[in-house]
Order: sequence, then structure tokens, then C-alpha cells
Amino acid sequence: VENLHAEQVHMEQHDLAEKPRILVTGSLGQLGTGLARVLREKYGTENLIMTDIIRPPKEVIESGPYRYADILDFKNLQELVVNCRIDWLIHFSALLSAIGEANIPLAMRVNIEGLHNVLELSRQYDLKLFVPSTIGAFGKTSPRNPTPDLTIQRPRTIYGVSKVHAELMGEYYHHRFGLDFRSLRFPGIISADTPPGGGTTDYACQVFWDALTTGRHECYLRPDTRLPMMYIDDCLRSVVEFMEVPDEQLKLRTYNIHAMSFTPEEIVEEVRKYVPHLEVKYKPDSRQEIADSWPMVFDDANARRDWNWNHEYDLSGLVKVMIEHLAKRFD
Ligand code: AKB
Repeated sequence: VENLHAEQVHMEQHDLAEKPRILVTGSLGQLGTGLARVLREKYGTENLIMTDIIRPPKEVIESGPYRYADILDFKNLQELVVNCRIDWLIHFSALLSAIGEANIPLAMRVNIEGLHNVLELSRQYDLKLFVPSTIGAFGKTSPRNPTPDLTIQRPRTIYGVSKVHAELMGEYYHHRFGLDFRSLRFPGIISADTPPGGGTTDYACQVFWDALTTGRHECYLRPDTRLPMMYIDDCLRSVVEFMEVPDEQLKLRTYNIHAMSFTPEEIVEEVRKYVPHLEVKYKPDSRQEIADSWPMVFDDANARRDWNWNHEYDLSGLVKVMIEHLAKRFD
């Protein structure tokens, strides 16, 4: 019996050694809770520490380890990395495009100073670092249909500027110090987990909420504004797959990934297949100018070639799954 026990302990230790211990910053935002779920299923609940500066809801507390972490507090981050024996850092803390314009000094601190902290931390402790980038890292002077990986990047939002900075700094740390920095440029991400907030692509989440509650949606973009979009499950899978690609297989450190591209008018038409009475008014505001400077279609041929990226959800698949999820919630 003792031998068996010793063997089991040994196997568990071996198992733990094989599995990365992961810390996610900004984990209560749009992507963190979902990614924590997926990575915990893969690597074990205890091996993923969710962090943020806000008080977590009960479900988060019950789902696994959660710790307070302010990405502007370098010492606190060091303490967490050492005490929790972290191997991978997934850095989700950021102010998105629209909210960033409303509070530029805060966006500079969170998006730029925060990034400097996680870069240094990852260098000091030899962590594998993932930082998401975005379609927002391009601007009016970039080719918009399609937008390749390597092209002109002159964004005019603080969010976009901070993301170009993150891409360049991460790549610099990779070449200069050998840091295993990885970044994916995400399209607008659509999810039913958390209510949308702060982005320019958020109308494409809001329209579902409105369709299933009031039946009325006011869209802040023109009906013909085409933007790249992706369903959250594809986005989360892309992070997991990308983090597992052997280092030598990656030809780039920052890849575009694409799934679908649509306009407000096109998504509304698809939603009306489930909610025919949905009424929509268009009232473009300052977010229109941001959207007009972003890619319409992303060219992700490099991701498809180098690490077999493939999306699963197109527009009709996305609308079906969003309606199913939210209908359950509003039942
Ligand atoms: C935003 O709209 O700001 C984000 C993004 C596309 O990065 N969803």
C-alpha cells in the first residue's frame, strides 16, 4: 500500500512538473473567465491563477484560485510569480479602444506601463508571455481588405498605439533576451459570458442582448461598416493552440487571426432569422471614425500555414450559438 501511495505521489508530482502553471492578468474582462475554464480543463484547476483588481463574483471564487494583482505594482507581481511558481503569463489587462479614448492617461498607464512590467517580469523569471493584439493596431494608411501581418501600422487610438508598442517591445525582448513572447491580433470577439464594454466592435455583442430583451437595438456604427469578428470559442482555442506550438515552428511572434467579416446590416439580417421583430436604428458616433480606420478583412495566411490555425464559426454558426446561449440566460 505504501509503495502504491509513493508511486501515486511520484506520478502526481511528475504530472505537475509537466503542466505549466499559468497566471492570467485582467482575468475578469471579456476573455479571462473563458480562457481560465479552457486552460484549467487542460492543465488542472490549481495550475491556473486568475488575477484582477476587482472583487470577483462568487462563481469565480468557486471555480479555482483567484488573487488580487495590480499590473502597475511590480513587487506584487514578482511575489505572485515566485510564490505561485508561475511558468506562463497571459496578459489580458487593457483598456479597449473606445474607453481608452475616454481616459487616455489611464490607458497609457494600464496598456503601456503595465506591459513594461509584464515584459520585465517575464524576462526576470523566464516566463512564456502571451499578450493579445488587435485589428486596432492598424490605421487608415494600412491596407484594409485584406490586411497582412507585415504592413504599415499607424493607428490613431491610444489603444492601437499601445498595442503596436506591445508587439514591438515583445519582439524586441524576444530578439534581445530570448523571451518567449507570443501575440495574436484578434478581430472583434463576440461572447455571451460577459456583457460587452469599452470596445468599438461591441455592437456585435450588444445586438444579441437587445434582440432578446427589448427587441430594439441602436447601433453606433453605419449599417455598411465591415469589420473582422470571431466567436469567443475560436479565440480561446487559438490562444491554447498557439501557446503550445514549439518555438522553432513560429516564423513570426505576432500573427493575425481571422474567422469572419461582416457589417451591422449583415448580422442584423442573420439575427432576424431568430428574432424577426428586431428593430434597429443607426446612429453613428465617435466610434465610427475608429471603425473606419480598421481592417475590413484580416489576412491570416501565415497563422494557417505556420501552426495550422483554422476557425470553426462563421456568421451563421456564431448567431446560432449566441442566440442559444443568451436565450437560456434570459429564460
Ligand atoms: C475593441 O473594439 O476595442 C476591441 C478590439 C477589436 O480590439 N474589441
